[in-house]
Amino acid sequence: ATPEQWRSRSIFQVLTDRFARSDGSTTASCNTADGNYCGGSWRGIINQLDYIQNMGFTAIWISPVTYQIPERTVFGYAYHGYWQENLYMLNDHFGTADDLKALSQALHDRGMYLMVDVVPNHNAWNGSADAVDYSRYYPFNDKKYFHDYCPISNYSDQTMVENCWLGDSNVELPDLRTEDQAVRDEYNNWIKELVSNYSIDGLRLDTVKHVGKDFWSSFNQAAGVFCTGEVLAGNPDYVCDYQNYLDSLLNYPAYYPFMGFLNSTQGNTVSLLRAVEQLKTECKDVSVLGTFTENHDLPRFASQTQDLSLAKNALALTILWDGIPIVYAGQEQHYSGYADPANREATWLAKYSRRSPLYELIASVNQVRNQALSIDANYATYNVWAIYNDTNTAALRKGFDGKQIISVFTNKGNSSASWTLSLGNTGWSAGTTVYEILTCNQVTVSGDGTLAVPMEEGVPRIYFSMQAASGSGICGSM
Ligand code: ABC
Ligand code: CA
Repeated sequence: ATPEQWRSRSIFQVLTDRFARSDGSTTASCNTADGNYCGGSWRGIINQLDYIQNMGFTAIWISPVTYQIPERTVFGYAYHGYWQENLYMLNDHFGTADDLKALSQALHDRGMYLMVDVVPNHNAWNGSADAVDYSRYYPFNDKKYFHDYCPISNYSDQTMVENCWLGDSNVELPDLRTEDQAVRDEYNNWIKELVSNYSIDGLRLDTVKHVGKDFWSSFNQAAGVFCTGEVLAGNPDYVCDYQNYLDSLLNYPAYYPFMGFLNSTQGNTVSLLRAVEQLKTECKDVSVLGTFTENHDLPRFASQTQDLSLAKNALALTILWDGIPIVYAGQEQHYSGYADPANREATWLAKYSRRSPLYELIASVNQVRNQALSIDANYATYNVWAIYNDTNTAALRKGFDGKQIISVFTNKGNSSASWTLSLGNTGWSAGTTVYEILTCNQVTVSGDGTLAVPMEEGVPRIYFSMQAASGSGICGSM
């Protein structure tokens, strides 16, 4: 699928090993500190697609599928899929080729897309750099395909970031000579074949800043499907430049301002509002960036604050921001693991509950976004702007007249006092009736054109006109 097709999607990220088991168990133990394979599989995902689709998601992102180093390392096994050994074999812990094809088919039967994580920067080795047995790798079965060993000791030295090795002396990540044509050809042939064998709709590219930019242009082209890349950095101009070489990026430059605003009641809206403006000017196309507030590398939101209202704001902001929302499995259950590996809890241990407050919130917010997109595809390219802000609260508009979503976010927290925000600039004229879609309360825009927004308990408010909601099922509208 193309970037234009992907930008109206909403993505649920799963670590394949941690989302669902083939046997459907919701009790199988999974102690994240052990670094073991916990038994998640492609068949398991197929059996839980209702859980994902009922939250309004229209795509999933799964872990890398390739064959991994089989040894147990000091960090455990390669259950996450980033320790590649053989490009042309699958990770049999996750299932067979037929299982992966069945997952792809099951998604397509539901009109959903499959995004696969891919790792074209390195392989892995359980041990030190001088002991690597290159003959174990395929197709890169010789030292000549790899950079000479050097550790990445300075992340502001771009040459070092590209040509030295990630990992450490426990688990080294031997770094491919991605500047060589022979290496590029292998990767390009491989990705073409992978995409076609499994009817993959899009790719998440790992470690993009560790490979030269022109590699990505040819890789993206060879893939022939939408690619979103991980450039782990906060600086918008550093990150956005990569969009001149590949379709899309994970929106790390928005992630840090989101946290600065919402991960405590002490934050403020300043960096958020700056990010809104900066990203629009620095990035080629914000409508296809991947928006997230959690992933498998970051501390879970709930490890930073237990305040459920803040978590609601963070999720609603993720889904209503410009670009493609991405929610990491477990976020809907308010999981609270801190950094890697604690942030990789098994989703099944929450019994796939559809009653959790964040599960319900995600379903409602995806629903209104999906409806906004279905009545006007240009919703995706209408950039958010702030129609109101003070230190702790910001109101955003996205969408053209009559079809806009107006959302109000605040970091005042669960125990804050009630107040009323009188909101102008909504784009709705006096007398328009709108839903607040999380409560299903109806409000009519007053004679002077303002909308009275009752703020309480620090929860976000999301407005959509009754007319735009018609036929969607939002708040029961037929
Ligand atoms: C293993 C163990 C861990 C142990 C670690 C040393 O080794 O499991 O317990 O602590 C995979 C596995 C990991 C594994 C690693 C290494 O491999 O998932 O469990 O850790 O063996 C991607 C993936 C990630 C994956 C890899 C490797 C890459 O999403 O899951 O890890 O295939 C760097 C890379 C980035 C990478 C990330 C984990 O590390 O660039 O691609 N993610 C700075 C640097 C970043 C750096 C980041 C974290 O620190 O600039 O390049 O990311 O180390 C902002 C700044 C940023 C700054 C951040 C922290 O702050 O603007 O520049 O990022 O404000
Ligand atoms: Ca590299």
